[in-house]
Amino acid sequence: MKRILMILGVFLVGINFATAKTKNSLTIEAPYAYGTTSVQKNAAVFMSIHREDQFELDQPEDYEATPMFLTKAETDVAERVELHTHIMDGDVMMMREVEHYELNNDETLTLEPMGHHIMLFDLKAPLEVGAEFPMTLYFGDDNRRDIMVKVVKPGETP
Ligand SMILES: [Cu+2]
Repeated sequence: MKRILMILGVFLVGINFATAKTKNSLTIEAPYAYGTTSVQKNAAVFMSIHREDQFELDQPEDYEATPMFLTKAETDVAERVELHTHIMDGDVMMMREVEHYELNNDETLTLEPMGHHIMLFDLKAPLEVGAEFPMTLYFGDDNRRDIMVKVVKPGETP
């Protein structure tokens, strides 16, 4: 009898674990960058990232989403990639590097001109309107996403 209870206990723990397990929860929409000329060495990448945690079974009532962070971006088209934001310094808007962007459940992180953006330094070649290039986003060490960034006319959105 004791043995049966033990087995049942293990089984229940297993179910609880499966219920709380989240699946893919990020939707990355319309990554884009403005086309550049040969004299422009830098560019910025914009997109929106929506987080909505999905569950393999039902969402547990006591589910508390832990913060997620976009910590790094990589691409071969530039020598250096940084996460940037804009801040006001008096009347002047300035760019500043940030360590990460926080992504909370049921929220959308927007990267846009004059706001958060992924900065590309020292482009290896101009970004041609109509082209696409690959980029990898890191949401922590073991959660990476490969995306394609569309190059659009400056001022336009894809
Ligand atoms: Cu910047």
